[in-house]
Amino acid sequence: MRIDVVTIFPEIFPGPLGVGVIGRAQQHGLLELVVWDLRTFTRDRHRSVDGLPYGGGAGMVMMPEPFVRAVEAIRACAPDSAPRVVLTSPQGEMLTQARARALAAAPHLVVLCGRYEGVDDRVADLLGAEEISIGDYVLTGGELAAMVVVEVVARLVPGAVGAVASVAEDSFSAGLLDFPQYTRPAEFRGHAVPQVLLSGHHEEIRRWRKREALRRTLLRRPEMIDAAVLDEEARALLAELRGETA
Ligand code: 4HQ
Repeated sequence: MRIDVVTIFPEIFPGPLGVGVIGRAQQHGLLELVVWDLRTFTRDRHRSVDGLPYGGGAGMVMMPEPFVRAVEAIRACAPDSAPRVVLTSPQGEMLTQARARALAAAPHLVVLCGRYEGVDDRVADLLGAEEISIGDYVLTGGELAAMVVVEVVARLVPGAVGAVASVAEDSFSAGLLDFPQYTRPAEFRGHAVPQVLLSGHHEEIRRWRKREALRRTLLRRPEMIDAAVLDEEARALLAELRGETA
């Protein structure tokens, strides 16, 4: 998979994308991350990327031409890949694991990073860009959001994460939060690891984990329970848990 990022701050990349699973995916040739300086695609002496908002108001708006020329240059570099173009924005559709899976199915993505009050709206129209938000809060720029998009998409590229099971078993793949995890020591500052996990009874452990994943999801993210597809065992465990709290 290839991902191009367009930004006025190319020096902040690869940052966290250069280490760990995502760094290794690049070393192994599974992921190619290409970062472009938006100012390369300006044509005035001052390399301007922003202008005053039409209609007035505070702050500056990013001009359309540098972004459009950047994507044209990227398309010219990879003429057969028809990249999907993503614009990180609080006005976008929320990034979810399902949306990340859909993006990971594309062989080529371009992620555009806005700054200031945002990007001239014609950029999304002209480039057929999908606006994506990483959450309901306000960042200073789109770069951190772009890094989040790259991170969640890149770890879904086949081979990027060593153990296939650890992707399949992630929270959200199952539609539930993860069960609690513990490691050594068995007792720490008076807090013991749940006895069942030390018992070696694989079937009991499996059921306990399923119950605790359901318990956490019910308490912390009840709306996820409503959306989850639960098997008969999960429905029975859930009924028990609801009885406990009732
Ligand atoms: N911004 N999810 C404003 C975000 C954001 C978000 C990025 C701030 C774009 C212009 N992006 N700039 N939340 O807050 O994606």
